[in-house]
Amino acid sequence: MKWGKNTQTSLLLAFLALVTPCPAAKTGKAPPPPTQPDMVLIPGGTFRMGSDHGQEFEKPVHKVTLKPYWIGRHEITVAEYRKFVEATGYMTQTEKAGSSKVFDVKKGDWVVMKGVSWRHPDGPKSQPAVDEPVSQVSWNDATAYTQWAGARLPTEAEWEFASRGGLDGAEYAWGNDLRPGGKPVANWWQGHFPDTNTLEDGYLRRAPVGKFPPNGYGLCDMTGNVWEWCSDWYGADYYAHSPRANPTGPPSGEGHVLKGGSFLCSENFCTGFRVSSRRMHVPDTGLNNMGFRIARDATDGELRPSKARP
Ligand SMILES: [Ca+2]
Repeated sequence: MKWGKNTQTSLLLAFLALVTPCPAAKTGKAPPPPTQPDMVLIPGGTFRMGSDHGQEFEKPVHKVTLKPYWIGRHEITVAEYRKFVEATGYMTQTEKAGSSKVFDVKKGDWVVMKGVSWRHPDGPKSQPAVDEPVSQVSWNDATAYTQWAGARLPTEAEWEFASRGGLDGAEYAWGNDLRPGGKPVANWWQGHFPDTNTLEDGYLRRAPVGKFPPNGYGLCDMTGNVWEWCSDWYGADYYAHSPRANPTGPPSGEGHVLKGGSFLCSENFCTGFRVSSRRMHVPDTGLNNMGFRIARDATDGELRPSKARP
């Protein structure tokens, strides 16, 4: 575990996060367009992306500079995705396929199930809560939503900058202690994956968005709950030659980047709750631990002080 010069800042932010309900943060908020969920203005700037003590594909740590942008305060929920489907008649790729993979928490393994979709993410008879993140949506299904909403997926760099919440080089979105105050502050797997889940965080699968403290930018569930699609193609060695300004990923790839980890990430297995963690998945299928949040460019008018800080 890394304890650097930011320890005091980390502890302060962690304390503030612990005492602040996630949905209450208002900093940088502007009225969203009718179809866009609540978004937060991220100021942009330069940060150190990646980690030198994680997986090989998290290396090297490299400086990235981003222009300001907006990002969703929380993951897109089942209710929000339903609005899109009802307005457009869109049918997801999983629905068309008729089946999808589900992580069976009793078997401790992935299984293919018929009748699974965003409407029934954990089995043909399962019913998701309307305020939990939508899952079983492919990258293409997520992108279709963003286009309807007048938005886009965040780039991998935008996602990581936002997740760091203003902290420099921290291991997690809230600092360097996985359990600040002795308890989990995000929806991940406590216990030995995949056979034992101690449920310290209170959730076996997805949690309604906003149940855990926000990060320094007021963003909810950047860690855990569901992995989140980014716009970039995945490149295992991309960090070695990534452009410094506003990187958008390799020109092609086998799958797209996912960030943030999920309710299945444990200390003994995937550790996807680390802010520099990254994985990939092919763009045409979903899983019951993958979702997304939206982003969009910030306009010049939104960056004027009177509008950016009402
Ligand atoms: Ca998440």
